[in-house]
Amino acid sequence: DLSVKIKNYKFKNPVMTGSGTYGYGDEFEELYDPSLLGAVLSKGLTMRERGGNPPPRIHETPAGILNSIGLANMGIDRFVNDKCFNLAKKNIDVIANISGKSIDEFGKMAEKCNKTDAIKAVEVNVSCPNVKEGGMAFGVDTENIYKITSLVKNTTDKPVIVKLSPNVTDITEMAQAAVEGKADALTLINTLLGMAIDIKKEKPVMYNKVAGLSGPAIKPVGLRMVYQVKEKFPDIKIIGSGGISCWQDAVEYFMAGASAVQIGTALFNDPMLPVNIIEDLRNYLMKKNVEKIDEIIGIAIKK
Ligand code: ORO
Repeated sequence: DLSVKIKNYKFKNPVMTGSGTYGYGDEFEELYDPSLLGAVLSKGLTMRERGGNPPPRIHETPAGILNSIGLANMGIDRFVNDKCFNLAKKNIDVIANISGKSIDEFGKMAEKCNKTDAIKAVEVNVSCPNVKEGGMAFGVDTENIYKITSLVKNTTDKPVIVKLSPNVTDITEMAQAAVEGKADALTLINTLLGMAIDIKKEKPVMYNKVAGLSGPAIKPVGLRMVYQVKEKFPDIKIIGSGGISCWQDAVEYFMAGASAVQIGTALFNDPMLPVNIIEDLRNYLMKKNVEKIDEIIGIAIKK
């Protein structure tokens, strides 16, 4: 059994696509049936439509991808009133990733998500590294994390997942603020701050200079943070994210304490990866004679 429960909602399986790496979920449907996925995360939604940052805003390095998209998205209204139904019709469980410019906006966006059953959960993005207002500034401040989490929790009955930033000294302090705000789950981690220099132009490659690093390079950081948070808060559900590119990576995250995983950057190389990982996980559990994935969650802690 691969199903995973977050608050009162049972997801089919623990393999999801990370926000911003899968469009709005319908771009890959020629390749496979997207309803096989545990859930699809929307691109980070804002109150109004956004064009995002000027280019260059994606840059590949040997260690992973730098992005400085700046929350380019269709705006929450279009998603809630229209786009999410296309996905729900295909039996895809949608999680809306919301990104407010102010604390208040998070509440307003959560309220909009309440308008439809097509959205199964809300992922609160307090960790976008590429915007001037809000974004990661919220996610490095315990008081803001607490206020935003409580506000969203008081606004919706849907499961509330808080996506945290790795760009902090002690991730467990940030996690504690979300736990105290009554978050139902945490996503760990968003991208790690990085940079690339163009040596011919003698300046940073990205328009924004600093950008978010994703891919295999950040997997050890993600694992470490999942482990630290699960060790300190055994009852909180964690969705592991960061550098997963094969089923073994996913198993590492489960053993560190994650109950589900999100695949992001690796999708660009292999759009089939999430469905293959689901199959591989089934085989792995069968071979180990493990009936429920729950049995391996966090087993690496205190061994
Ligand atoms: N980029 C990230 O790496 N994380 C986010 O949450 C958002 C963005 C972006 O839109 O730039």
